[in-house]
Amino acid sequence: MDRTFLMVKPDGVQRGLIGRIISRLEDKGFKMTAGKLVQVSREQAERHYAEHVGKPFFEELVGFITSGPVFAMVWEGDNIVTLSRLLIGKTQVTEALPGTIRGDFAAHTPFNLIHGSDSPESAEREIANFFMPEESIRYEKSVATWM
Ligand code: RTP
Ligand code: MG
Repeated sequence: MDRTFLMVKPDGVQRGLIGRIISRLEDKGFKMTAGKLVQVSREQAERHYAEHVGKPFFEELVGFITSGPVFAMVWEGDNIVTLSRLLIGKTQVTEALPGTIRGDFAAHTPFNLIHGSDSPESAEREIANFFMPEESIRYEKSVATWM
């Protein structure tokens, strides 16, 4: 089973959108295997966004991600890295289509509500930055046959 790291960013937590964002992922048939509120440290943010070090928006991005709690999660599902990023929508709010999480709820970049890993390798690195292995729960969901 594929897995990914998804994180409701501080704007989503402050706006009370954790539940609705989780619902979209549940509606798709994905399975949450870990989840918690985290106050991200600067060091943890720099590890999470290591590929963006030196870019013009990096300082603003780190400041944003550390500005308040995030809701960090691990989710499982077939092709979940690709499919969850389709549900999330494009990075720039001017390109995020209606029907996606960002398209429906976000109006200003970089405040685009949710992070999703961009590859299975990124997912494993990001999960390890937020969770101990024993924090992920293995269980069956009865709808798995149909979804
Ligand atoms: P994320 O990593 O947060 O899931 O977002 P993403 O893959 O869609 O986009 P990425 O290129 O990885 O950028 C990470 C986050 O940086 C902020 N950003 N700001 N001002 C800008 O032009 C700009 N570009 C990116 C966004 O919060 C973006 O989600
Ligand atoms: Mg990214």
